[in-house]
Amino acid sequence: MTGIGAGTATSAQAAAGCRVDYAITNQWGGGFGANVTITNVGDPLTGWTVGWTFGSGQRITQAWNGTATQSGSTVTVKDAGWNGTLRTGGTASFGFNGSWSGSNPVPTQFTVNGVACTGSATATPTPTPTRTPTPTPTPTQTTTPPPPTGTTPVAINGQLRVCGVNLCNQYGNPIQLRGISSHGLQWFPGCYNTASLDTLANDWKADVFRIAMYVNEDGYVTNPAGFTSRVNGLVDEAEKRGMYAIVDFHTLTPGDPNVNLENAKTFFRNVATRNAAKTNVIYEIANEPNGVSWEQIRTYANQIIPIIRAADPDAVILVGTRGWSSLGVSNGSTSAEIVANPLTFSNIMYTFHFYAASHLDNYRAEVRNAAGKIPLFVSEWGTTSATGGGTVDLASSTAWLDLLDELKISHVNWTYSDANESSAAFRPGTCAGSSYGTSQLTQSGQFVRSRIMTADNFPTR
Ligand code: IDC
Repeated sequence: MTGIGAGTATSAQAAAGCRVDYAITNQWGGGFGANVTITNVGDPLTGWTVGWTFGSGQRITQAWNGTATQSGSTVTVKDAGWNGTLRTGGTASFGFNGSWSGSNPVPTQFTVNGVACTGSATATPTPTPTRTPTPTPTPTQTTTPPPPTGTTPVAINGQLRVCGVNLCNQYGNPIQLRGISSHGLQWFPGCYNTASLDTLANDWKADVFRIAMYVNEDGYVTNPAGFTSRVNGLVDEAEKRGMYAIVDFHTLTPGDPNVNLENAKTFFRNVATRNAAKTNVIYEIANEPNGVSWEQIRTYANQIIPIIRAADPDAVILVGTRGWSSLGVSNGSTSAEIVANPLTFSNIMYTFHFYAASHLDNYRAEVRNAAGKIPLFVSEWGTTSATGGGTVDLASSTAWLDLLDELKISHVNWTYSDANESSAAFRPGTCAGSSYGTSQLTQSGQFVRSRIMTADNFPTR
């Protein structure tokens, strides 16, 4: 019988759900082969289209048992007709050959008929459901890069990427970066010069230098072109010395990053375009969101990350979390709000900040809990209270760094400056002189240097 009411009735309550297994079957210089299997864990389907995003250097050249279309890095593969019907629990497979260049992560996020594949069914399909993060180590579809040509952190590790919950180097091995942040560029312009940065790279043996560009507080908004150029100059200085550079859009007050959305778009479009070819840049899109929900931070991130990706597709991006980047803890929440509603981009990490004299065992417990679920990066921490002053708490600082070392979480101290506050590494007046030696260090500086300068573990095979 035909006519209205006959045929396939699509219930609004139909369960949608899928799992996609993507396996590289073969790989050679410039080419690779893959097999993809879809498992339907929702209601029966009468046709399927799988979607995912490739790395910038990957293209499908030939597909079988499905029809492939690629637009930019967006790939869709439609069923071949005969394999389009999938009962609940049923599977369908297709294969393809592709070309590749550069370093490309294996895709881990897929959609089937527009629904994100989480491996479980949802009762009411929505166009963009959230995904449960599956922090399994990501195999990499690259040939092994050649051995390092130098001994600096960047020469050894090359272009970084997020693999599961870890930060990985160009060889696909989890690593930890240890380093320190500038103070506000607007207040301490004299602290970042040839002598101080040489000391940081050669004596402290820092892996990473964070460039704290305040946005308000007399920062970026007072001179966008000037601050952009200052940040770019410091990215170059870090690169020359083989250090990673974190470009920190240091929002603080107001705490809602959406207030600075247009400034952030302009700033990141400029820095990501200018620095796209470099391997040493990490972008931090909002220092410390406060007085906003995770959902509002997500809204901001969903607009800024694509701008960075369009210009610099392979860079790692750091995203601030609720309650001054406390994973929500300072607002009475936890990382569960992120785990339940993560960003859907790959190659991102969530930031956690702590001040050792203020943030104690309950914060450490939450970091340990979150570390197995989402990629974390400690882009700012202090030995002192959260004011940046007060007592230097070395016992708590030691407990924190021991934990981060154990979990291989990267950490960046506040601050490489001579600010008149106990969190600063140098005594007041240091930056007016030309020596950044150990006699200029504060109590905090001595401790932080001693924890940064020890040998790194950067596996190359
Ligand atoms: C502090 C500086 C201080 C400055 C103040 C401006 O140490 O000299 O007067 O900012 O508001 C953060 C922020 C960071 C703070 C730091 C210490 O990211 O900007 O720097 N802190 O209060 N989060 C927690 C602590």
